[in-house]
Amino acid sequence: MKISKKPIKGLEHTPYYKFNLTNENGIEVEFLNLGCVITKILMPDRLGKKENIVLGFKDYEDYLNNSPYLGVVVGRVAGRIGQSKFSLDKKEYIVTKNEGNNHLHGGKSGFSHVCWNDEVYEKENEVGVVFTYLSKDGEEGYPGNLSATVRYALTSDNRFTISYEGFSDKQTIYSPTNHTYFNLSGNLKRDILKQKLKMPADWYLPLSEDFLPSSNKEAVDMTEFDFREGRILKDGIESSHPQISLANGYDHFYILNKKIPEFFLLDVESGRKMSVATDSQGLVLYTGNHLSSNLELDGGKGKSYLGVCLETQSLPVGLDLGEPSNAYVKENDSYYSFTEYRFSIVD
Ligand code: FUC
Repeated sequence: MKISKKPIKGLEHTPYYKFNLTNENGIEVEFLNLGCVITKILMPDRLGKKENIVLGFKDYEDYLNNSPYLGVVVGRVAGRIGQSKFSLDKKEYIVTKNEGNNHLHGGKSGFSHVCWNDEVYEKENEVGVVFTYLSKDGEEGYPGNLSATVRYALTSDNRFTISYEGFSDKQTIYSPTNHTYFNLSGNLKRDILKQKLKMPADWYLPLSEDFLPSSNKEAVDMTEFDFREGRILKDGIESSHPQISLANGYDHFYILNKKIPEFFLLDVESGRKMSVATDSQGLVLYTGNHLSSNLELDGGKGKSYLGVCLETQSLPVGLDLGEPSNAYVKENDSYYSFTEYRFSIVD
């Protein structure tokens, strides 16, 4: 196992660094201390060809202004907060409006466009980096000094784990995620339409016109939202389901079932499989519906459906969904969640 920390080409005069974690099976994960952005994940295909399975910019400078949130850690709260308002014990808080009247992905800078402190570590079968960031009381409108920790770890048995922690000195809300766009074809050879997702979720939340999740959860049964038995993404994306037409693809919150038997993304042609394990209450499935051709990516230009995000997170705040969101953090209390990806090859 190997780990390296180096200055970034084109960003040498900044506090930003590039980290590479490598194991003996040809898995390599590259990321920055700018927004903890994951810039590359290299993995071999069935024939041993090592290629990149995530979307990243060709030039590292483009991460400074990364509007599609490629690879970043999103926080404090992932997704949208309607009218940029939420309440805690009847007290209302206003957070930054950065998408019309709504708050998206933690605000203007959030976690995704700031510099994190780093500490690299090496163990026998694991290498990783612990990133920390102090989000001050009132930052982007959120209450409480929040000490956030994000740990990226690669193991010798091909697991890449992201764990999120947070400790707040006031009651607050916290629900970070990682916004990596996966494309298992390798080096963006194909779009994600034929990639298969198997995901244990009985319910999803329909969207309003301005993409806010609603509390009227809908059963996935008999719809293109049902991934419980596995389904290629094209099925839904090319369907005439009104919710899919509204978002131009999937951009929906799924409530994950309590028991998670099998959860994976698979590209049959290359044989690449990525299994997911998480303790998150749900995730937003986003199929890169609005990726623009102005994006100069490593491997080609951007286009719709070139990557798929599995944005694991807590239930949205302020909605009555029958169980409380884990995003609510009490005063002097902490938050923890993890998401793990395991890379393998199928015949
Ligand atoms: C996802 C979506 C949004 C947005 C953003 C870049 O998380 O939920 O609609 O386009 O990514």
